[in-house]
Amino acid sequence: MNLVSLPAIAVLSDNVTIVQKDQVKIVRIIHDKATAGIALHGGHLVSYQPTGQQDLIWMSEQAIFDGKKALRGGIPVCWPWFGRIAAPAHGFARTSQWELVEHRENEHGVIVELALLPSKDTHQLWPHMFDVSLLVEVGDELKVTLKVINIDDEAWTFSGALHTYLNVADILQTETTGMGTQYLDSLQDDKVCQGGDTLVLTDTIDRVYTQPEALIKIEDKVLNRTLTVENQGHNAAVLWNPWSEGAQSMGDMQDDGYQTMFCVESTIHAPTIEQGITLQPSENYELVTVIAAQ
Ligand code: TA6
Repeated sequence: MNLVSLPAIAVLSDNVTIVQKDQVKIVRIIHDKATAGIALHGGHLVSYQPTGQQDLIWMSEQAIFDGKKALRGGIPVCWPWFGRIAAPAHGFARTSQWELVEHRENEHGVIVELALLPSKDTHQLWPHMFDVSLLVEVGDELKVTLKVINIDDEAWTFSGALHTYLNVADILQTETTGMGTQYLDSLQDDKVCQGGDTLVLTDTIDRVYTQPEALIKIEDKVLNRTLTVENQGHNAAVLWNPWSEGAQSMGDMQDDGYQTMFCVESTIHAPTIEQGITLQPSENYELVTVIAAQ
């Protein structure tokens, strides 16, 4: 996403400004190492472009910045659940307003911290008290950490994902490795399936890989680069591409959008809302994704 052309509405430091796209404020980072943007709507990273590279992150040309709908593309924060095990789909974090807590910078890059606070609205959807923050570290690589603390006086359980949309030149000319071989196929009622070590996409996929390796690699043969995704705190890597029919069915994705995106998600997958990671009062948990290009 081109952030440079958006006018600044506030200057926070040499490297950090606030810009606005329609109804959404975006923390924009312009640093020698990389440019990046994180929308306060959703705590949603919309761009990460190391200097001299094309963006590593895909954003839909038809994403809706109305401050209500989840943005199509970027890194949606799915929390406190993943998928359609409750409503709204993928939880409320991606459609909530986050607050900018802190920003720091040095010659290696910029760190931005956002917070999601419990409110009457979140309580109606999920009756628990939480302290959730998102740490976005922008430099030679991108590190996103979702930190979750239980500040309630009772235990609660959550799932979720950092639902990264990677940017590729041509999905037909990518080769993915490191996702493991065992997966639940969301297109076949979560049937347990066994795949190969290497994945070349030719059709829609929506898979929960349950034994991913430490590093997932997406070789982009057109851009001549390999994107790497290293996750922590996850129990699965979800891989998704809606393909042509799926893209056409989404009002906020251009019809050919599927050709240049590939979701590789750091996921805490749970089959029901009662399952996932349980935190006792004052316990915390981190879900991380680190994305880079080689
Ligand atoms: O992570 C894959 C997935 O859960 C798919 O099933 C697909 O629907 C996608 O996320 C997008 O969901 P959304 O609610 O953003 O349309």
